Amino acid sequence: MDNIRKAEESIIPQEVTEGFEIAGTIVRVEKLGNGHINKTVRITYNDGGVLSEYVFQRINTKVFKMPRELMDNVVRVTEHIRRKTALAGGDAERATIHFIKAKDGGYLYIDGSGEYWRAYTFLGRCTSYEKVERVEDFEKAGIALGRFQKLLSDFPADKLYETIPNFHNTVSRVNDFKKIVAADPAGRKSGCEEEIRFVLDRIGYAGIVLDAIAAGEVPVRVTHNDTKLNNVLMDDVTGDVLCLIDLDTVMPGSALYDFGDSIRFGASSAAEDEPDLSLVNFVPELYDAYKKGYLAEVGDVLTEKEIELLPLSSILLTYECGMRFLGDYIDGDNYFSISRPGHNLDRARTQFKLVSDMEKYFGINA
Ligand code: ADP
Ligand code: GN1
Ligand code: MG
Repeated sequence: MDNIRKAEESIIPQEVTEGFEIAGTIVRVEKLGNGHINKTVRITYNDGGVLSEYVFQRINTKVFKMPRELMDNVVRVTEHIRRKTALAGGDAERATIHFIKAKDGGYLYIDGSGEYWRAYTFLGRCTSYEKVERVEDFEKAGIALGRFQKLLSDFPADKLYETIPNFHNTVSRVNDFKKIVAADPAGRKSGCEEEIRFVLDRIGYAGIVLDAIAAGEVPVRVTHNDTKLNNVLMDDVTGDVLCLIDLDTVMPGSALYDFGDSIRFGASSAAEDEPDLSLVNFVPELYDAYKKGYLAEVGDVLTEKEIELLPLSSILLTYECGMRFLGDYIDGDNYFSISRPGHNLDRARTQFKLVSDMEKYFGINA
């Protein structure tokens, strides 16, 4: 076995790379990304002197329990984006990721250990950022989401599978949270009473978007559901936004989930897991920039109620994510991958700091 094969085998089984319709020989294998859920690998192939790069991803089936339906969703949504971009004269190949067929004709390869893998084109000359470096870039991230939602505004949301039921159903998330707190399986509850109280004091937020949907004021649309900044690709050459990636949670949902989740992650002065809370602040300038870019693209599609709820959705999604981090901490860290003890608690605390800041800034209370 040569060195490349050895490096590859430690990251991704050989049968997986051989399971997809990709020509050429492998010349480089490396891990990619900072996601909390999937395992992502970039592989470079040399086909007759032409180098091309692909992403291989192992789907975490503890989280994504319907991998076939998930692939069906993402393949149809990316085809739609490509088709509409091409019709508008745009660069369809860089407007979204392009899934590669497995040798059995589907889009999944199941390895000997029962793990599910898929492969797609790596979009070169682009970067995903962990933190906003310039305000203008966050405005561009807003453009990316607005464009994504607009391109999919004529895609029938009810034709997508709900691959993780109730993903942004904050009411059901609160119920899950209460159950974890009551069970306290890792004996951690006593060390985070203040944070638990923070969640329980704000249960009033949980039904806001669900109620607006039930009242017919907010429509169900095709949504991404995980719009944090590191899922936005920026073109290194033009400096413009390329597209949204990490499409696994594309499902029927509310546009507000996507807006709020972007603000949660990007309109902060610090990383999602910054342990020093004095460094964590909501940055109104970033909120305004994102909203400007977003509305410039999709403002004409959204309802009045959706636009009115943008500030509340930012609080709601930050609250929900903080509650999920805290719930996972109390549960013993079974969902989000961690790289240090207390990592999920640190993450929860940053989210709650941002919620407090936003409540003050927008003058909103649960
Ligand atoms: P995760 O579930 O781990 O967040 P992602 O699909 O977001 O997985 O991929 C992780 C990282 O890999 C991204 O943040 C991005 O930096 C990079 N990446 C993933 N897919 C591509 C792609 N097609 N082109 C360029 N970079 C990519
Ligand atoms: C997870 O996979 P990743 O890291 O992009 C999570 C999101 C959270 C996010 C918090 C399927 O996203 O919902 O907002 O972590 N994805 C899933 O960083 O649960
Ligand atoms: Mg990601």
